[in-house]
Parts: sequence; structure tokens; C-alpha cells
Amino acid sequence: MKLSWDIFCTVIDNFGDIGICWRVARQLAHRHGQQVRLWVDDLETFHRMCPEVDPRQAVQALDGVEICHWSQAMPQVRPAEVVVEAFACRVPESYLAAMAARTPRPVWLNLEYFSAEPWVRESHGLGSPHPRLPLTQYFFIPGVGPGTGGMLGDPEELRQLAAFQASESARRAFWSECGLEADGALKLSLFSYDNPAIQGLIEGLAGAGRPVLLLVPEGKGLAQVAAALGASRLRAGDSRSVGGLTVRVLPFMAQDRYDRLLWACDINFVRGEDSFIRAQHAARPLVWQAYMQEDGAQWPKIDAFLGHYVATGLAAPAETALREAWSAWNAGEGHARIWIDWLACLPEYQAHARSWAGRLQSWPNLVDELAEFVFSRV
Ligand code: TRH
Repeated sequence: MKLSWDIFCTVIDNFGDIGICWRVARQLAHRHGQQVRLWVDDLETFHRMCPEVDPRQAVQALDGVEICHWSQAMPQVRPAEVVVEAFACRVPESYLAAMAARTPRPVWLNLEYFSAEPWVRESHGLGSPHPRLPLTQYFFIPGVGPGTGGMLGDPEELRQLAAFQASESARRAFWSECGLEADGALKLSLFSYDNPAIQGLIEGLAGAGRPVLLLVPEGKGLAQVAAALGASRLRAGDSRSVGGLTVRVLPFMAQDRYDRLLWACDINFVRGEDSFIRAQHAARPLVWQAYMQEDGAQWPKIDAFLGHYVATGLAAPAETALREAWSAWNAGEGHARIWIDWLACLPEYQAHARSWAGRLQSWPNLVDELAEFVFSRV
């Protein structure tokens, strides 16, 4: 079934909102043959992760998707057959009125943030009638396992990932494009928010007793990396060494290149939502910094995810070291010892990351679930 879709995305802060919407839009177009219009309020941010996006164009076609700049003065358009408000953004009143007047009325969804919490199973798919207009909006909530909106994965991405990880020459070529050697150092990527715990991590990695290369894309957290290394400022291309650790700053990359960085590294520090899910698919040990919320709402999310993640076969010392590391990292605390203990369990985490990535593949895929959900309501 070919339907027209309008996906609306506001870039609140950071990159995750548009990062996820862009993946969803492309998968709907490519794998499900849907006609997708993606409305984005901040094309500059979009351009940083996808350099082919021209921030000066109000409307442009890219990769099978029509990208529209969603400005204050939104043009009068006929709403699509499916309308997705991503992450609780709100379409303008005029568009909402046009949805209500449309025959047939659009299937209207709120694509929510991912959470591994149990309430997702109860709330996913529920409808909420509009207080005035003859419209019902459905909550589509990504989560872990059946009964949720699933996790964002793409069979094509997984095929490329498997080929990349199986090919020594592909990895070598990737490192060389980054201006780096494919040497024997343990390679970590660090994508975080500002985090005082970076100091302890750097000390722990420097004292790990083996060569370690820490790759840090420019952005949040970099000032703390610089401070931990005694540098006043670091920028893309800079390198610093301390003990067995070399830190190299990378430019902020196109999204597909960043995906490859996750596939190529031995360990990934990730944040938010999209890099977190990608790092799980990458089948490498990971440390997650959740997006911090004022009321501490990130903690139940971290606990719920860990409940699923460690339930699948980590021995007690490895589980303790993992919980301690994730908890210190998210609390912005911690010292070198935490990371030395965590690294001591690395072989276990590696095996576990592979088996977890395998489990993800047997669980619902967000875009397939989304398409099925909509098709059953048209
Ligand atoms: O940027 P984030 O912190 O986004 C967050 C989350 O989505 C969070 O849930 C939301 O509430 C908040 O924004 C507003 O982290 P996330 O989700 O990992 O998204 C980062 C995106 O940036 C992801 O698509 C990968 C991409 N990226 C690049 O394209 N190039 C890079 O160099 C890097 C480091 C990331």
C-alpha cells in the first residue's frame, strides 16, 4: 500500500530528533515504498549530519524523501494520508484544521522517544481524541521487545555493518579516511554531553596498561576532555597523549560516517537515543549517557534498560562493574578505578554485546511496526 506521509520534526537541541526522523523517513521511502515529506524547522543542523541537505532550499528532494523547511509561515498544503508529529512537536492550527477537513482523515501519530520501561507496553498504540476536532492521535512508542513500537534498525544497515566488521580492508580504509592507523590500540569513541566524569575516565584509560586511542567528535564534552588533559582548548585534528592513552579530536561527521565509527571502534560511549541504539546494533561494548531531564526521569530509563541488558547472561562481577560504570557516568562522578575494573571485564562485555545485537534482530523493527500500525488503520 502506497500512502503519503508528512513527518514533522523540530530540532529541540542536539541532533537526535532529526537523526531519527531522517532514518525513519528514508526507510519508509526505500523499504516500504511510501511517499514521504519531512518537515524540519532547522535545516542547518540537518545539514551538519547530512551535508547533501542544502539549508537554503525551502523544498528539496533527497534520497527518495521530500524535505521541506518548516518555518513559522507554513504554506497551505493538503495534509498527507499519514501525519507523524515526532517527539511531541505540534503542527500549526491551520494544518490541524485541514487534517480535520480532509476525506478520509489522516492517520495521526505521535512518535515518542524510546524507553525500555514497562509502561511502554501499556501505552504504545493508545489513542487520544482531540478535544475539539474529529481527530484521534495515536501514541507510537519505541521500546524493547514485542508489544512496543520496536527499535530503529534497518536490514540494509545491518548487512553493511556485518560486511564492514568482517572485512579487514574495509576497516583499514575507514581508519585511513579518518587519518588514523589501523594499529593494535584499543579504540574508543566518545560522544557525550558535558560530563565531569570525563576526568576519571581519562585517568582510567591512561592507566589501563595497554595502548588506548580515544576518538572524540567535536561538540559537548570536549571542554572537559581538554581540561582533563591540561589543554586550554581542543579542536578537530588535535591529539594529546597521557600514559598509554592518545586522545584524538575528530570533526563532527556525516551521520553514515559516524555509524561506521561505531562499527569500527572496540568500545563506544554514546548518548541520547539514536547513537545509543546504533551502538547496540554495532555489537560492541557500550556506555550510555542518557539525556538528562530535570526531574531525574532519565534514571528509571537507565535502570529499565540495564534490567533487560544485564538479564542476558553477565556474570556477577561483570554486571557489578557495568552497573557501577554506567551509574557513575550518568551521575557525572567517578574515578579511574571504576574504568579499570570495567575494562578488566572487557572480553565478557564483547561476547555479551554480540549476543545482545543478535537478540535485537529478533525483536520488532520500528519502521516495520510503524508501517504495519498505519496500514491497519487506513
Ligand atoms: O544529539 P543527541 O543528544 O540527541 C538527543 C536525543 O535524541 C534525546 O533523546 C533528545 O531528547 C535530545 O536529543 C533532544 O544524541 P543522539 O540521539 O545519539 O543523536 C545524535 C545524532 O547525531 C545521531 O543521529 C548520530 C548523529 N551524529 C552525526 O551525524 N555525526 C557525528 O559526528 C556524531 C557524533 C553524531
